[in-house]
Amino acid sequence: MKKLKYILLLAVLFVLGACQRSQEERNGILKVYNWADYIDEDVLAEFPEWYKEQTGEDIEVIYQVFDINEVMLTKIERGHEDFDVVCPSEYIIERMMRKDMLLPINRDFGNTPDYIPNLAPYIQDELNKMSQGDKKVTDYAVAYMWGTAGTLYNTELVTEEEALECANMWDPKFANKLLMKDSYRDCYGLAIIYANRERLEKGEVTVEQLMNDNSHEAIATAEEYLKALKPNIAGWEADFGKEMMTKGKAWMNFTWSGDAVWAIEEAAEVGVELDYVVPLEGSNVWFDGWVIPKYARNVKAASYFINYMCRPDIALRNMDAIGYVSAVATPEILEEKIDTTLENYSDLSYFFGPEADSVQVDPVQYPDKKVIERCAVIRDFTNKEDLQKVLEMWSRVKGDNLNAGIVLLIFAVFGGLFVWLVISKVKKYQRKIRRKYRRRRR
Ligand code: SPD
Repeated sequence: MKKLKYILLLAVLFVLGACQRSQEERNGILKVYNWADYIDEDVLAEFPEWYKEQTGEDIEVIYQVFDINEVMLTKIERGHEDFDVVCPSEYIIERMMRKDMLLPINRDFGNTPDYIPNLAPYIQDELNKMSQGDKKVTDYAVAYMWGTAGTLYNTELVTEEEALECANMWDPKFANKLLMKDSYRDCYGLAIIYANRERLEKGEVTVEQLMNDNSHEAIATAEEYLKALKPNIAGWEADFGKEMMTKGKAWMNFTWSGDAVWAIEEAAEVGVELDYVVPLEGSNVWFDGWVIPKYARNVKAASYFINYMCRPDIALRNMDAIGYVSAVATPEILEEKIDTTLENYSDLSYFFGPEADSVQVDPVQYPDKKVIERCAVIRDFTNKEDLQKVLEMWSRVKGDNLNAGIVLLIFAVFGGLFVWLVISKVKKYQRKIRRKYRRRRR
């Protein structure tokens, strides 16, 4: 008996030792899960050196990318993958908060400055509207990039007036010339806004109410309008929109402002002029932010990484590399972004503060206050069944699901083949038996 106890104790000590060793090894690793093409590679590569300077500790970054919020969420929610820091959009941050899937950011940075207060109060306020009870979003999420959803268009083939009215996306003259972002919430919002444009104009309903309405009636309306749009759709793109627009294969692309900035620059290099506008009827203003999922195993390094991303010089390098706009709103960023060759002046006081009420800054990157006023933030659909109905509708619209007719056809073809095979086998067997009898009679 004593011997058994001794063996058990040794086994427990061995397991504990192994766990400690593996946690120690894990402390030297930071697993980051971010959108594709969403960071300056040098900024990422320099993080270990900065981390070592700040903490004296070594860190190795394991970096993975995704293209769709829901893909990322499934890996964490169902797969319990141990990413330390991930970058969902606002409505997914809201869902992760609601489902208690996040850990608070540890802002105990020792002698390292806390750069998180560099974020625009406008964005902090918008994020905090999604707080759950006494849990403030900004304790769990740090905004990274933000922008609008709108129409990127080829100025030779589409006029600004046409691009400005989302009604034109449904015009048959754009058959097979429209690319749509493969993002169900953006497309849902667009369809529902367009369907209710008259009520919107009369002030009977707001963009925010429409985009976040997942009643059965709203889902049916969105389905009807998205299906009606299909003859015009050349593709649902996650990242190939920029290329198709640059090559002139598509004329309009309902996309995110940062992708538009990138495409406009690329296209200009080959002599194609693209521009981007936010529909007059309204659209969404979105925010992606860093969060630490509850299965994370290196909260310290994750928090330092998030802090590093809020350094103004790092924010600028990321912006320059990817075309998107950082949530950091310090004077040096504004100074860097002012371009006196631009004709238009924008009111960016909502983002940079009162002195920025008339500044020459790229309006695709930083939307004017008036544009922001016709946009709203996407909120999470909280009811699981209703969310499922929206996703099923999205699948039907995109044609991801096989429809009943095709399933029946497949069954009919394989069923027919099977019956034919059985009949020919039976006939072959009958012939064999008959031959056998004939031989015996002889
Ligand atoms: N290639 C990176 C794209 C990331 C953009 N996120 C936008 C989310 C809008 N809901």
